[in-house]
Amino acid sequence: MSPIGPIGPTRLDEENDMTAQTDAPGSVTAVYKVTGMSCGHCEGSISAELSELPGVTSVKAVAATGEVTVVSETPLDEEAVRTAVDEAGYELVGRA
Ligand SMILES: [Cu+2]
Repeated sequence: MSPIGPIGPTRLDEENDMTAQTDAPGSVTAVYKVTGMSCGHCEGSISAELSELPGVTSVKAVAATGEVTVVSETPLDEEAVRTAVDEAGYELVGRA
């Protein structure tokens, strides 16, 4: 691949600054803290919403800890994650 041109350097910088861990090429794991989950139904609701985000390959929500682990092909925009969590009826606190 040729070097990235002048289009979107800011976005690339933001992605590089993220604390997401890269487990394998094309696989990024990020853990988020969410408030409001209390049972398996909550876990399912959040998993369903986040699974609809582009590039997301796996979601694991745990009500007991309030942590949601998201695996995606590329780093996710935290605002997109926030919106999805909000639509499920819960609140994103931030990165765990
Ligand atoms: Cu619930």
